[in-house]
Amino acid sequence: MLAWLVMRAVLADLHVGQGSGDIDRFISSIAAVRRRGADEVVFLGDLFRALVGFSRFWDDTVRRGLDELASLRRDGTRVVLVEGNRDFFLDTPELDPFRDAAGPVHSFVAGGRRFLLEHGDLVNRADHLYRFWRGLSKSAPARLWAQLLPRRVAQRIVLGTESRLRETNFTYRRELPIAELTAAALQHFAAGVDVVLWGHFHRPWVFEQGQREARVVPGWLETGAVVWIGEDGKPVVEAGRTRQVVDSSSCSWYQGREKRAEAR
Ligand SMILES: [Mn+2]
Repeated sequence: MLAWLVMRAVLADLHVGQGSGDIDRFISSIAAVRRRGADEVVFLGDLFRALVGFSRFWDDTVRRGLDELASLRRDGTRVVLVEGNRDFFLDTPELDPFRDAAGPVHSFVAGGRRFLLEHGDLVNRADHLYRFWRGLSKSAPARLWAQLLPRRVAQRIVLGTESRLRETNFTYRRELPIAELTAAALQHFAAGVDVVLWGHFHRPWVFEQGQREARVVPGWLETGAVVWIGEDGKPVVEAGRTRQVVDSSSCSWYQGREKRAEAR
């Protein structure tokens, strides 16, 4: 595979398993990505409602979703998992069949531009309660508990994570933290990064400085969006649901903003 011919697809914040039937939407979205011939698919965090690296936590939806990743890999597509706030212990051997790489950050060069991809849940540095919870839930003792606790107790803790996150980071995500995003972008630019991609905030945002750019990728959950990065190194955002005539959303646009905020 020649480096300058690599086609990448980036999907952020899918939360598969959160809504009914979203696994089928995910499978058709992946089929479309496959048809377009992606060489690498990057999930920019929060692929599932929650993903823990130990199979005792996986329900049918997670298993079906992971099977899609395995199938992509069998076709020769690289699968990269960037760790989101709903992702825990993505480096376990149990996940080996489903991803080529996992970690808090992914980087590559396309079109001569240096890309840096991270979930973005640490961008808002003022969110101390969330940062504390994150450190705790992803720590070595938590990893051990996840393996040792009775399955039902462990699952209850994972589900409890959601309500805990709502109490902490949730309130900070109603509006985009523009100042923090801009500061983080400038910091990455200063370190030599040309293109920064974040997920987490679900709402698209772009900041440009000369030839450099930082973007929040729209949440797949709301938009079905896929970002394509080809040989020219210019990210192109494609909404996956533009042809859908009837919006299946259960709330109006007016209510939608708050409802969507809660869904994160
Ligand atoms: Mn997130």
